[in-house]
Amino acid sequence: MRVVLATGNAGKVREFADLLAPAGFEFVTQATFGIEPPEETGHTFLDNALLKARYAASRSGLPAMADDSGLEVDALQGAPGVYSARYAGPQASDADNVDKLLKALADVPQRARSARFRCVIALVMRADDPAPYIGTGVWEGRILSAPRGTGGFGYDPVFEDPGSARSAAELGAAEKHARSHRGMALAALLAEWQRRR
Ligand code: ITT
Repeated sequence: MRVVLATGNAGKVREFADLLAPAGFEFVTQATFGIEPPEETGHTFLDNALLKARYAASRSGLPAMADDSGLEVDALQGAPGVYSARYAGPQASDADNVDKLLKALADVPQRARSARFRCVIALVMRADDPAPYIGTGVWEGRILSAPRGTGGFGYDPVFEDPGSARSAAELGAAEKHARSHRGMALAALLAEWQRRR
């Protein structure tokens, strides 16, 4: 099936290319249609994933899939959460966000640096689809005191995977997919897809 991937994040596009190929989904990015990411006005990952998917479907006339994700840090009462992409400001780069996070946690000891990535993926067949396919995923870990590794994107260099004691940026792509919030969310969505077909 051909779907529009409703994201402007190049890191997500790379991961979806790996994750969707074996499932038989062919995707085109929303940029191909000249679609700009809409303003994310939702208060939950689910609200924003649906908002992005519906917007791309309305502009393209095709089924659309969107991912809303973020990092929840316990010592920061769940921040940056749904605001992860804009944590250091509206135009923040990944490096700006990581820098702000490390500064916010400067006095927090190792044992209190627990955190998790959350991801919600929504697939709509059309803009007003009343029964979207939804998958959710969580990846538990810990925030490191300094960045490590060069892979991945976003907060990966400071997110430690407890199973391997490596940062998410030190994992290979396939290793990350096997553990990640995005890998889990997409597997759940595809399972629902299979059930309902
Ligand atoms: P789109 O909305 O266009 O998809 P975005 O970057 O704004 O792109 P989100 O609103 O979902 O995406 O924000 C998610 C942020 O959370 C993202 O910018 C990353 O900083 C972070 N994030 C999500 N998944 C991540 C991952 O697998 N590794 C590292 N950081 C991640």
